[in-house]
Amino acid sequence: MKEFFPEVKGKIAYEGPRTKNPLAFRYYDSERLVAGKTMREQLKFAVCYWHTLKGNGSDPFGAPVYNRPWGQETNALEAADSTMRAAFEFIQKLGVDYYCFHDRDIAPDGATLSETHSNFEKLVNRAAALQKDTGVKLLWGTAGLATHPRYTHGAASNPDPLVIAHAASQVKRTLEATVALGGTSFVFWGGREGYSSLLNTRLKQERDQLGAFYHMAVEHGKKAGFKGMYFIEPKPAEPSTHQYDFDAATSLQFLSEYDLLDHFMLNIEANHATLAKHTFEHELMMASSVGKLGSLDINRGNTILGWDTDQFPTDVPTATMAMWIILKQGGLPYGGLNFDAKVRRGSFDSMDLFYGHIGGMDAFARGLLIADRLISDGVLEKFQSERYAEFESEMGHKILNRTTSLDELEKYALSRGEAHFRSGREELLENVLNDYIYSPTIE
Ligand code: XUL
Ligand code: CO
Repeated sequence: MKEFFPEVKGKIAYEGPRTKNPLAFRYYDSERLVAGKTMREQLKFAVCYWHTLKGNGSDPFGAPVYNRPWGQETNALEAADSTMRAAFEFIQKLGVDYYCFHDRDIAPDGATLSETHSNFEKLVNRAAALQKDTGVKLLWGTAGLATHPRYTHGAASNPDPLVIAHAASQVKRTLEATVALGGTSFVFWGGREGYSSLLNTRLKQERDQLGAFYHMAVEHGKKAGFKGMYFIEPKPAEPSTHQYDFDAATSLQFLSEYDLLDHFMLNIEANHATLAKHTFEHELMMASSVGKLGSLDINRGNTILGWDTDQFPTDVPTATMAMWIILKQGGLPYGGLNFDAKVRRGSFDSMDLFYGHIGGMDAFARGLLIADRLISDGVLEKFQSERYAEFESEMGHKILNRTTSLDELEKYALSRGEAHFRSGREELLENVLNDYIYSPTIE
């Protein structure tokens, strides 16, 4: 059997923070217990099929550059098969438990819709067999509804019901495949569900179409035996100018408006957050605060470039904040940390894929260790309790229970006089956070 990564002999091992081995983990120690679970259970890393296996390094100005020993066969099904073998070899050598895919990542389009279905079925069966052999699991599946030219004007929000029917067929088959492969969630990222000009767009109707489409997916999921969770993955723009799932708050409003809150949570991506002019932690906390943080696409944007660069996540402070939010909500039962990240165009060797993932896994493993220490010491929680202490008063309770009024509050202000003016101590707290992030005793 052909080996696609012969430079990596066995599984990438944990060697600790002092190692100089570039093919070893400094912090990710899969079986180590942190906050009551092993690191592999807390972090639930997933390799993404589209960037890691299918990415070719092309950009709007240049041809593919990645040097890949898989997927080169002229027969499309054979190319899909070698790509899948490379995927499972990579995932196993990296020591990650999960992967995520779009239907069109794993199997090529055929000449007709039925041929496309048959291609997909073959590769789903292949994935099932490889999962069995290796123990690697599917985290989530999703239907690729952005690439094909028919989706230029949207998939579910298209002005033509026939296009919606094609999208429905993809979602139906991918949902069934997700059930067959044991995936615990199903993602909708609506890259083309948006518009570029109001001059030709019925915005309300398109949002209604999208809401109706999600309901059909939920109904089909019940028939197909899907017991997992649906996720919307918000993104403000790109490829559409205006996307209907702009950010966490917009998506939550959409779910509530279309009566979908019982079935959906959010999959929050770092670079999508920054494109929406939010921080990753803002989006994570927004979702988590209403019990709707389901999963994360971990990557990183570029502060100079204004598009979705999907770089590997190496920023420990950001990873710390993410893990702090995840630990505080008790984990991600349906989701995990999916590497929606790609190596740079200049990093065209297959080995660069290992360096990218190892760095990202270590950043989040270190983030997990720091977040665990922060939570067990309760520093931020203690500060917040003091900051909101007045809410323990009768008036605080009345405000939250909605049992007071502007009249009563005015009387309260008149009787109590001026409020205390207290510092928010932002700089102090940033220094405290740095003490933890750079603590030599956390390793
Ligand atoms: C695009 C993006 C997608 C979704 C899955 O920006 O993030 O790859 O994660 O469709
Ligand atoms: Co994503």
